[in-house]
Amino acid sequence: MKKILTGIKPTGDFTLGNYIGAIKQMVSMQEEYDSYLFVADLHALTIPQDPKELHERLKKFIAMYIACGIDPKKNTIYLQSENEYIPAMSYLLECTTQYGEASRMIQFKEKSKEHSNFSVGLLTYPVLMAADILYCDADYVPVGIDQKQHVELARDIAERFNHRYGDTFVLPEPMISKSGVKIRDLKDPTKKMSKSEENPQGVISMFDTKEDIEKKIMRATTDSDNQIKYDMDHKPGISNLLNIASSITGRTIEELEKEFDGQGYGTFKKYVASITSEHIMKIQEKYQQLLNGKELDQILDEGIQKSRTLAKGKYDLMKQRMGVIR
Ligand code: AQP
Repeated sequence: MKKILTGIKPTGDFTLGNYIGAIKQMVSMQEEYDSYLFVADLHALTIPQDPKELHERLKKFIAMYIACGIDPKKNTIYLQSENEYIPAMSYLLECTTQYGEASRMIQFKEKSKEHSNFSVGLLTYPVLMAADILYCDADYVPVGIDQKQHVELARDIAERFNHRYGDTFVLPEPMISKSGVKIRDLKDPTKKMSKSEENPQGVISMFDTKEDIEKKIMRATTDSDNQIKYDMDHKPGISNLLNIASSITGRTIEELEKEFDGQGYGTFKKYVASITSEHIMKIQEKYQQLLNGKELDQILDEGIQKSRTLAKGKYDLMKQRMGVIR
């Protein structure tokens, strides 16, 4: 069975974008692949976080993964920071990565511009991501197009390591799903819906109340021609709502365009608001049960045990290959 791996950074509340773009995809693939899913808490630290808020998010994310349909029997689920071999591997990989490669990463260039005093961790982020991927010999990494470059770097680092020290790693490939859509910010649909966005009106959190979800969708920015037509370049607001409705209901964009033809934005927004809020409310019900139960700790204990065993094996092999062993 081929392996796939995904992690989500707990830099803010888990969003509808994370659900549609990452978790829903993992759910649809969990029968076919040996799946690894983690909370990327070490990655979150590359940008300053409030420790209390970050801590509180960790279990919430795990409970949300499962409430969204991730089956703990078919996935290895864990917190990245509980596997100490991953950052240890990352250091060894840093010594196989060129400074130029890391500093050329688009995310590093963009995020380092946003923060005047950015951390070294922001530069080494893709190397830690390479360790996340390479320790368990993941074959595929389902990512949005923005993360493709990082998976390619992981592959380059693995290839260089294998060439220099002998076969050690499986070469991973990014898996860009054709159906995986990018959910846009509701207030500014030219940009991605992001956890760390400052204006909460554009972002649907999976923890939002029914009323908030409906309000945000009803107030989403749209153009003024009142036609329900998919055209991401000229009508990003309405196209984004079509993407959301299509992902949630499984109906095609064409079907939705047809059904709402001539009905105007108000009616369509009401429909999207109602299906989205109902869908999220069902997920929240399951989420609450999980958060109040004892199951989560057991899932995390089992996940981290498997993850650490694999990572220790890979770390020891790397050290042996590199000559840093007694
Ligand atoms: N808006 C989105 N639409 C579709 N997919 C999305 N993903 C994130 N936002 C959307 C997918 O979720 C996975 C995990 O992403 P992440 O949280 O680790 O990093 P990110 O993509 O940088 O997410 P954010 O919310 O934008 O975080 P911040 O604000 O901290 O930078 C990935 O598969 C991603 O494609």
